[in-house]
Amino acid sequence: MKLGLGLYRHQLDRAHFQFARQIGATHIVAHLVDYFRGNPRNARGDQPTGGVEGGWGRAGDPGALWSLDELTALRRDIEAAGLKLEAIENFDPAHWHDILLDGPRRALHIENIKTIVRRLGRAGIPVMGYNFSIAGVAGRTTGPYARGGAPSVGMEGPVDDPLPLGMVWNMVYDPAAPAGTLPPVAPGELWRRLKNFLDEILPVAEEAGVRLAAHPDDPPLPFVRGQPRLVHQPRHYQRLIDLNPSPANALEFCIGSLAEMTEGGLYEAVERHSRQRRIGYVHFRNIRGKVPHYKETFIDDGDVDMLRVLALLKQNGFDGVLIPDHTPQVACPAPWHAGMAYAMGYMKAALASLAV
Ligand SMILES: [Mn+2]
Repeated sequence: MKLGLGLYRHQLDRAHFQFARQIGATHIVAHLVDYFRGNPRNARGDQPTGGVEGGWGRAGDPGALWSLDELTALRRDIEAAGLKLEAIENFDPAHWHDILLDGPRRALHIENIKTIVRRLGRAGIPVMGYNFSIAGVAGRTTGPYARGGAPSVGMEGPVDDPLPLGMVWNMVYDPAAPAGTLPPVAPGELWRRLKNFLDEILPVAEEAGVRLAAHPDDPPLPFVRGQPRLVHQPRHYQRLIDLNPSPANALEFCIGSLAEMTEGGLYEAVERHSRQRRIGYVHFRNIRGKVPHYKETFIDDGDVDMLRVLALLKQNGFDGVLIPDHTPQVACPAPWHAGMAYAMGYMKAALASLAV
């Protein structure tokens, strides 16, 4: 297995690549969506939570897809620091909102995604992480939830405020949208949209040599903001795989989100999907509790036996990348860095103890 670090868009610079290398990473997972645009509530040194009104903030430019030059330059900059670019994480809502919403620009947005996937392939980036969700990562709160009062993220009850028009995946893609809220979609309809998306994109991904890796719903509730969620129990990952057998149909396997699910079955899911070779890469983080009342913890301090997860991955020959995903903020002048360094040191020692 390989250790990676996830970096937000504003962290994609030499200083952060050096930091990643120094704390033991060999791989980078890069976010190109800027979750920190236009919402002052999102501290840039922490994962974004946003608010009910504007979510994380404004989506990107609908007319500016990530260019081949931009992707290639990013890979080269990362390689110049002695690392490899393993994946891009998350599509920009500006580029694909009408796939999620089955809106009038759906055909254009399918072409957008095909273009992006082809460019990843040409740039030599093997994985594209995505999250097929209407409400997205919404409804979480920040508080002194982790050990020693470390600021962390969690949930203190369900969030049912309906989604305003012009917003999807917790970002605003149309600030000029009329007032009103998005009517609820039936769960079966959202599964149909996902299947159509996979059927259209996976052949292109296969040809490009790129795997699409699906994140489960975060937080994993059946409904958030009145809209259904797809992967909110571990068994739903199998349903997603069964939609399309392409080897490019893979998982962005989030241990934290899976552990937050109410039905249990985390270790069975790790065993099953690593055996199936469906895991693109792993979000290796720990939590305490279940939705809608859970908290993100330090990696050694939650409900999940992280060493057991690693042992299962090893047993099935998983050779991909693990990243810490999120960590609590550590009280010091560099709270994000200290949190990540702590998680990475733990992961590196855990892998060494298993001789992986
Ligand atoms: Mn995750």
